[in-house]
Amino acid sequence: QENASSSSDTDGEVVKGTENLVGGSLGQNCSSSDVPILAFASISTSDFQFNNEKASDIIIEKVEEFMNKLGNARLVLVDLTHRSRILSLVRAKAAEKNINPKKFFTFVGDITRLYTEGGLRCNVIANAANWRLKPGGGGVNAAIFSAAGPALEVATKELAKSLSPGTAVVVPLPSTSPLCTREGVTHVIHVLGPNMNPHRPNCLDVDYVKGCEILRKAYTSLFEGFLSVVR
Ligand code: AR6
Repeated sequence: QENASSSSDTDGEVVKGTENLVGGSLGQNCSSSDVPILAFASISTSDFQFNNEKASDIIIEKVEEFMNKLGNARLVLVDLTHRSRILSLVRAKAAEKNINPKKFFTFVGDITRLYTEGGLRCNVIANAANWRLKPGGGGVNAAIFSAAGPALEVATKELAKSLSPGTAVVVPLPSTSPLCTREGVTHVIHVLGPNMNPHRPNCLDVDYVKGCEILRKAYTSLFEGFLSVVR
């Protein structure tokens, strides 16, 4: 069992529960509902086996690109454990590039329990989806569909039947969903990243030229989707 406790890792300390937001480097109002926050897990780097070094470069590149369009909104890269390689890589590169840590930071916790376990209220969460937009399958997709209940599947189906790699769909979450009532999530953005896993559909093998292009498109679609909710 990995350490799945929710805590800020922006200051290098392991701090459990909601205290991590008090006087921490995240800023005072980061969990308040009037600050729009997109929480996203790293697209494609687990089940889809995308190279972590390359993915971290793309995350940083896309975050930098969207920084100036965010207004008071924030972006948070989430993973389940403090041992997350992608979080370490992204944190190091964000620091190198002097990316404003109030506008973009990393957070350790379950994306479906960020408020109740981590004290971080994110009104929008991203899902690393599969092309059929189906529940299950493991990873963050299974967690989000399970936590949101059937309302998410119904709302998703009304908007899209499938996704092609590099695209996203913004789904308003019905207010009856436990993810909304419990966590304050109003929208889920499904994103389909590039797949490098030969046991999954549309495998790119080792074609990282195409893979990187699709991952860039995926983050562009995700961040544009978030901006469309915020505006
Ligand atoms: N909270 C936060 N982060 C998580 C959680 C969670 N509950 N669960 C996983 N992660 P993955 P992919 C992190 O495999 O590589 C699914 O089966 C995880 O540690 O969910 O894009 C779909 O149906 C990693 O950093 O997504 C697709 O078929 C990141 O989320 C396929 O997997 C992405 O891991 C998509 O694969």
